[in-house]
Amino acid sequence: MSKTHACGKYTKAIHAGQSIDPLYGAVSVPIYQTSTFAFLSAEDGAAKFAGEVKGYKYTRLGNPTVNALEQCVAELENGHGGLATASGMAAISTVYMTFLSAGSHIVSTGSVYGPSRIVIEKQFSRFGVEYSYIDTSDLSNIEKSIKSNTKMLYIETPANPTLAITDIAACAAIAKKHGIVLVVDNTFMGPCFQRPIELGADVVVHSLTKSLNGHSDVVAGMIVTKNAELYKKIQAVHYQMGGTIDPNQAWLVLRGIKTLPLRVEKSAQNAMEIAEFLKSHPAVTSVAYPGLKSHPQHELAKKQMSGFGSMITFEVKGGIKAGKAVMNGVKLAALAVSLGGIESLIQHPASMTHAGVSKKDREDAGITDGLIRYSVGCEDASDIIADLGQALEKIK
Ligand code: LCS
Repeated sequence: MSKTHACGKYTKAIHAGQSIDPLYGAVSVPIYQTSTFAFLSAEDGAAKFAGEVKGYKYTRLGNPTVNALEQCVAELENGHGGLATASGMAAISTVYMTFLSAGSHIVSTGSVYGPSRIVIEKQFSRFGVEYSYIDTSDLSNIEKSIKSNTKMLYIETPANPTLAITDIAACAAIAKKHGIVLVVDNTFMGPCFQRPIELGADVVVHSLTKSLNGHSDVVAGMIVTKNAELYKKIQAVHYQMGGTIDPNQAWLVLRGIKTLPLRVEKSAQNAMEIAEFLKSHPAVTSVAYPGLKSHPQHELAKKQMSGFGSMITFEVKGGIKAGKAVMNGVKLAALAVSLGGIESLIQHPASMTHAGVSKKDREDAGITDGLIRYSVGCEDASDIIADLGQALEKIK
């Protein structure tokens, strides 16, 4: 058991998976920028490949810097182990590849990040995988969609971009009853505010590109499993498929995570203020933020999350035309996709992150053409509000 196993999130974010370098005493984890590792002898190499002796062989099959990151995120999630990947989509595709075969069926949140759905609809379907994209925030929809060939329940909560919330513990009970695996995309909340494995999930996936790295300068992903059996199963597929992260990128994410709890607390505090500002603004017709009492699943959010996150979606009077004027009008927030960075970002899901999902499927999933998504950063809330305020003035 690691020395930080029983520690709190601030300690884990700084120390989990990381120890003083035994060679030179470096306090920061060294970047082992190597593709391969020399063996002590032919026998040593053979023993390492046979699994008889522990040790690194080749970076696609494990690297000390990458392993430090994997342990850190696995501990933050209170899971068994982690597998770091080159992107969030590499993590998700690897998990799909592990559990889905020709003739299997997946039940998933309709309003997931576009490519998480598109890769099933366009690629996995070519190999005979069937799918049902539904509103998982209504549990009765899940029960109705599960079939004899269903192998996976995949949920994203809060969902991107609708911020609809799905009851993780209830999904775990349904998955257990049907003997299927429950996978939760925890990108929007991150482990400081939501730990799906503690609520019964089998596997957690992350786009580390977002709040965990937090500085909009790396693309990376992570898979965390609840036990050793699932870890081994996914690890084999991951090492064969090869969506491995580069050690240098892994180190950057590890550094970003050190301030994760501080950043997500500040951005969530900002987001609450901004959501309230938007709600009271005459040019805004609707605001979705899990921390608002008006959010349809506010009570569930309070139950399964310990914070409400940094993502807000809203619509303005005048639909998409006015929405575009707001996106073009903001000066502080960058008009860019991605989220969870230290800086605020604004974007339009229907024409950007979810453009690959058909208009009908978008509408069924609640992703209207007028929806604007705001990723709240760690700037002063008053500055963000002033910036949004001047942009909204233009459409009044
Ligand atoms: N899961 C969620 C919930 C995401 O939001 C994203 C990316 C991914 C997975 C995929 O991660 P990646 O491969 O990009 O590291 N979401 C994006 C978004 O909303 N805007 O740009 C990317």
